[in-house]
Amino acid sequence: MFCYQCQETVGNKGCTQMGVCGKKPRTAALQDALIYATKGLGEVTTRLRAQGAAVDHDIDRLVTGNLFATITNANFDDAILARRVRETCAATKKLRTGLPDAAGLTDAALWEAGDDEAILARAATVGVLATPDDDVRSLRWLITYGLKGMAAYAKHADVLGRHDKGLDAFMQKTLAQTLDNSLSVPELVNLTLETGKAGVTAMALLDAANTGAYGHPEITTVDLGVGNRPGILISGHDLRDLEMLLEQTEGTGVDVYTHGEMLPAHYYPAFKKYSHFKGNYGNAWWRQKEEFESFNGPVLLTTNCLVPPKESYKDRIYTTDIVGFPGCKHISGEVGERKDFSALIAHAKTCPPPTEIETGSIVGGFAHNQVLALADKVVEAVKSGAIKKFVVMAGCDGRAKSRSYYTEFAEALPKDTVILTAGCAKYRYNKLNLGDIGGIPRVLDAGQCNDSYSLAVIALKLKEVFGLDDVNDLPIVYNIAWYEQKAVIVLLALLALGVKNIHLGPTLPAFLSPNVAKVLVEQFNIAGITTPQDDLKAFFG
Ligand code: FSO
Ligand code: SF4
Repeated sequence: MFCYQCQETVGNKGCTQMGVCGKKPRTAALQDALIYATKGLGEVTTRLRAQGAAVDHDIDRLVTGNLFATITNANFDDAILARRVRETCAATKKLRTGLPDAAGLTDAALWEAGDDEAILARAATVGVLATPDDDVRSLRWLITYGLKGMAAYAKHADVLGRHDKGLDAFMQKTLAQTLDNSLSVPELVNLTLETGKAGVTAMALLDAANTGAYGHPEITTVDLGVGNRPGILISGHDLRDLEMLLEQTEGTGVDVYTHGEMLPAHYYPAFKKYSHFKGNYGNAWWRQKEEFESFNGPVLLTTNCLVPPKESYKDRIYTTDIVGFPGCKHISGEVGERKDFSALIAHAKTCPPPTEIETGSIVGGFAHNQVLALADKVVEAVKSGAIKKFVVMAGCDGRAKSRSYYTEFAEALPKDTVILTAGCAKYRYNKLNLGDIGGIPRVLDAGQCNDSYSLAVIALKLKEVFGLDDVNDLPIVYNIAWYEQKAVIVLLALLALGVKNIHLGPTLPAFLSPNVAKVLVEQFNIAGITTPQDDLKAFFG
């Protein structure tokens, strides 16, 4: 196997024996094959569109589902991955009949999968290392990883009835282009930036979907303690799944708690009517081994990040949608269908209530609408000098010890700075009690990683209010943490919006070749991180 798609890859080079995430070589190979087959499908759909044919929404869903299923910590189930490969090749074959001829199609578009062994044999020749040139390989996979993140966001919008045909066409065309040997390095750089632009579209689409369905996030206090009734813990990012779970648990005597990236669900007005929607339990994804254990009740994983479960609580893990793990129960349901969570509810009733691991509360809900409602206060604080700088610390959390940097950095920030955050990175500092500036909390949580879009909207609005020509003239610095591929699309989207001087850590991606990293440094002044003290000096003088 060779996988280097996430921040925790071995030695910041690549996982070759077994993933740090727990992914086994066979699973990695099936994911390689799935991406390859999906690129082939993209090639055929792109040709069909070019000749004026319409492509079914089901095909778009197959593509986004495939990409999402290969994101870090999403699907570890070989049977599901192999089935998806076969379905994808079958769909490609069927669509090929709509083309006048197959001339010039790549092997990916002509591949017919076969049994598991045939899929694995093909996988061995189509992974990351199949591209010999360092820079071409780097750009092809940077783009592919960005598309995986974009697919996740498109999928979340789709379940709420928002779908952008142009975005799906872009994803499929771009996937196909990562197989195109005629593209030069500058053309691939350009395609990377185009991917970032489409990323902005995807994030705006999801923002409209979420706020359209559930209202605009608003300032909310979220309880960190537990009640005395049994509970269901919901993790991942899918708000529609949460909605269905809340509806079905109402009046059953079972409470619902959020974990990890589901925390910001509490900020949406639509979910506040459920008195059994208790609070948030625990921290970021990587602490689930202890926290799922002590939760005592069933856990629903709606998306990544799933850590291979311990036997002691594996029977309490339920997956849905693109998440999968062999031996864990899976709740089925296509887009638009009502999922049946009765098994979880019955299971919860047999479990003791969660064990309390902390008490108190945190405050969040500072997505763009809420922050703009406070704009006068914020602008006044900036003008008076009460707020000197905003520090965007969005992104992901992870296991690496070096991530204590973010806690230390947040603690050591000058008291006249405000942190703007989104994503699970926040767990490194959202319980530090950093205080407020004239009533404005010093940690403003906009939501999930996809809500990083909110931070961009806020920045663009502030630029307008202050009458600036360039978003980089604002008193905002960017110190972003990344882990998996959704963070890649967030980064590319920020670059597309013209944001420069982003610091990215705890390490730069292994999939950036020295030359590609150089392009990002020269064009966007991207940098890594050093120590909290040195970086504070660099940021604040
Ligand atoms: Fe975190 Fe995992 Fe949201 Fe990621 S839970 S790490 S970027 O999946 O998606 O921030
Ligand atoms: Fe390694 Fe990350 Fe790939 Fe898992 S997803 S195999 S940890 S690079």
